[in-house]
Amino acid sequence: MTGAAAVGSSTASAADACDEGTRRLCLYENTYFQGGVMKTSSTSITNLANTGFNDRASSIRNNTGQSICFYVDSNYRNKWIKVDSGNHRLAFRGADWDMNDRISSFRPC
Ligand SMILES: [Ca+2]
Repeated sequence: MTGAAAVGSSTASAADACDEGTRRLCLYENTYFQGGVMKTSSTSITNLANTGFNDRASSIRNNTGQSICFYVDSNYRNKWIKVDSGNHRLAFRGADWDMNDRISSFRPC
């Protein structure tokens, strides 16, 4: 154990769990896989408001085996960003920064 401060109660273990062989999608509250996490085996969710993770994601790991598109509005509307499987997008920043804290739905694409 490093004793490093954790923002969320499940920060380190959650990130590790998302790296396991089981196909999963992990959305993190903060950049670089920090903070609170939402783990799911679902590849589509029409409205993240139902999960408590609406407009919160700042980084993503996609271990689902397929490309996933994330949308800024519910029901797959408005601007989207594609994250290929295995492409552990570090952070929404630079050109992607306007996606930060805005994702409200996702599905395979
Ligand atoms: Ca966030």
